[in-house]
Amino acid sequence: MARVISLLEDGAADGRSVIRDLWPHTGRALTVGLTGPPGVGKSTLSAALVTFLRATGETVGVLSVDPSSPFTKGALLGDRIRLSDHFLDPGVYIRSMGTRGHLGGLAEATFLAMRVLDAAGKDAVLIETVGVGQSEIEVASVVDVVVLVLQPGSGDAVQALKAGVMEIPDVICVNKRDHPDAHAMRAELTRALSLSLATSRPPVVETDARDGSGVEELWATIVRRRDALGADGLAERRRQSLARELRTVAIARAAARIGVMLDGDAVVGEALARLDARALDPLAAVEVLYRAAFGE
Ligand SMILES: Nc1nc2c(ncn2[C@@H]2O[C@H](COP(=O)(O)OP(=O)(O)OP(=O)(O)O)[C@@H](O)[C@H]2O)c(=O)[nH]1
Ligand SMILES: [Mg+2]
Repeated sequence: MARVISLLEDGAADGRSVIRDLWPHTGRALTVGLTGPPGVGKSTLSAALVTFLRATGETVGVLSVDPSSPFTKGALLGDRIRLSDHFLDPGVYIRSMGTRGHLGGLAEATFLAMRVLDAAGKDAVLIETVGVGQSEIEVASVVDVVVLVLQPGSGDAVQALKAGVMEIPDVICVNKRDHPDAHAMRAELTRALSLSLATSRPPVVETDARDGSGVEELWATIVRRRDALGADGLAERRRQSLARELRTVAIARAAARIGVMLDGDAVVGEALARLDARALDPLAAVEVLYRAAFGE
């Protein structure tokens, strides 16, 4: 798995043929995205979920996606703590995904790595993404169930929910419930959700990831959300996810291609110079760039 994922991160041709062969064998795993602001306890929660799932006999893959940290090969999770308890367990696979130079970018590598773990037979695949912006939600939302993790006092995400700039997650987890402000947080959340225009309100679960309390309930809630979709609902959701995924990857590739042309293409360079000299207008220059990148 590690070697295949590395090939995919590098955009190697071998990785491509592996994905072609794996693809028909995917779709079995329950995929879950854990997203939320830095430091709310996503990694600790992943570890706690792994502990819980292993106790029930399920196998798990965890992908920790952090665009801000450059990928250092061989360094497993720079992400400290208890995930390391599971490194020796063959029923668990953990990998940190960072930015590498490849064209399709981090999102592409993450989407593909998720499928590798799925095809390898992991019952559950967890994807941890840092942040609450649209791009993190994008990476996290190609999964079956999106969990937004918050902690008492992290008002930004609640504001984002209230303002409707954040897609409504399937489940909200208030972690660090041992914190004295946990109840205030819950009240604030309930208020924010009551203002949102979404038709369905996500269930809110409270956890203490450090001692594992609430984690069983969190998982039960995740599974219930998936089951509530029904077979047709899940299939439809996955179809929509695939379309979003194609869009994300194609845009990343297109942007990379345009960047390459801007940096080094002779014709584009000449167009830029003429643009600067007012001998070419901006729209004409865009057309030159577009043709250089994508042909007609
Ligand atoms: N009190 C308390 N502390 C917690 C809990 N869960 C996690 N922590 C602590 O919160 C800190 C951050 O936890 P992480 O799991 O690294 O958080 P994260 O969201 O993965 O952080 P990033 O990956 O950096 O965004 C650590 O010191 C944890 O020990 C909890 O339920 N209660
Ligand atoms: Mg983390």
